[in-house]
Amino acid sequence: MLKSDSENHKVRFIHASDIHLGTGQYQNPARSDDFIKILKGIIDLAISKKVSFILLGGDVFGSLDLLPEQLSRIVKILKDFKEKTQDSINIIAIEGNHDIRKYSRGSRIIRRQSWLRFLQELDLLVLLDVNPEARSENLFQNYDYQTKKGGKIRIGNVVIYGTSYLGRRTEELLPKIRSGINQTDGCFHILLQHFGIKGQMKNVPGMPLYKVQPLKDCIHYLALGHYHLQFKIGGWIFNPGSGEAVSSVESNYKRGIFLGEITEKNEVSDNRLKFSVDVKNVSLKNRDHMWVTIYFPEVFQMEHEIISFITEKLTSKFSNDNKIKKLTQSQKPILYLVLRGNKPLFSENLDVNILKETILNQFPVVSMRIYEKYVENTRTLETFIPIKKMVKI
Ligand SMILES: [Mn+2]
Repeated sequence: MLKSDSENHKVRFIHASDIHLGTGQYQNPARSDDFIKILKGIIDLAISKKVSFILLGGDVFGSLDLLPEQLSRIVKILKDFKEKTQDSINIIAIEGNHDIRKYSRGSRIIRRQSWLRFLQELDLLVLLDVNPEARSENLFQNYDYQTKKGGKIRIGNVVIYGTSYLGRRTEELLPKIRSGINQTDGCFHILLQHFGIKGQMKNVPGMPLYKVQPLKDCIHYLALGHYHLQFKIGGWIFNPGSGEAVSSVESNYKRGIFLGEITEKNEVSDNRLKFSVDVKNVSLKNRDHMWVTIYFPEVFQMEHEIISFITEKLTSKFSNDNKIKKLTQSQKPILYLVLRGNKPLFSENLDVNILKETILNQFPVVSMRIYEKYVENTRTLETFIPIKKMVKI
C-alpha cells in the first residue's frame, strides 16, 4: 500500500546505508548497542515521517559473525515495525561487501550467504538482486514475494531497482544495468547500488563519475552505500554515509540518513520534469567521540608515573566538564587518547591494557584507544584528525 499525499502526489522515503550491525559485539556490548540503536532510529523515523519505504544501501551487517543476542534484537525490532505499520512500509535492501564476506572467523565460506537473506526468509525485508549473466532485458525481474527473488519493485509510481555489491564487475555491468531499466513506464526510478564515486574520499578506490553519468537519463535517484562519508552529486547521486562511526578515523565524517520527498506533477508529460525530489539529511544520535592529547613533559622512567600523570590530567578534564559528569551508559563518549611529548624510557613495554583498564574504571568512558605518538612520529595522526577536534590538556 502506498501512503502518499493524494492531493499533491508526494511520496516520502528514507535512504540509509552502512549500518554495520554486529560491530563491536565481542569487545564491548555497550558499543555494539549503538549500531542496533541506529537501526531502531531509522525505523522510528520512518513511522514518524510516514514514509512509503526505506532503502538500505548495503553493509547492513558488519560481518557474518553475529551473536544470538544481537540477532534476536534485530529480528524483534523488524517484527515490531512490521506489526506496528501493518506491513505498509517496505524495507528494501541490497547486500554490500560486508554482508557477503567470504570469510568468517578466519575460515573461507564456500556458499554465498548473508544475514539479509535470513531476514528476507522471515519476510522482514525485500532484498533486491539480479543474475549478472542474464540478458539486459531480463536483468531486473519484478520482485516475487513467494520465491523472494527479483531485482526491482514498484511502489506506486516509484520503481526501485537494485543489485547486490558487484565488486570489480560494477564498471562492466553499468551499461547492462542501464539498458535493463524501463525508460517508458512514466515512473520515478531509484537504483540501489553499493559502490563509491572516485574522488569523494581521498585514496579510496571508487567508480569514476563519467562511468556513472550515462545512468542519469533513466535514473532519478541513485541510492548509494559503501563510502562511510556522506556525499551528494548533481541532485541525483546520494550517499548518506554510515549510521555510526565504524572506526576512529570515521569519527569526524559527515554522516546520517536521507529523507527524500518525491513530488509528481500530473500535468507534465516529460518524465524528467514530471518528478522532483527534495532530499534532507537527518542526523542520527551518534555516540560522542572525544579526542584528548596528553603531552609528557619529561621522560618517564616508571609505568606508575605514566598512569598517575594521565589519570591526573583526565581527572581535571572530566571534573571541569559538568556535562560529562552525569552521563548515562549510552551517553558516555569513546575516548581516543593521544600520547605525545617525551617518549617514556620503556615505552615498548608499556602495558596499554592496564592503562586502559584504569581509565575505563575511573572515568565515564564507554571504550577507548590509545595512540602513542611521541616526538619522532607526530605527523601521521594530524593528517586525518583536524586540530580543532583535539583537546589539549
Ligand atoms: Mn560499509
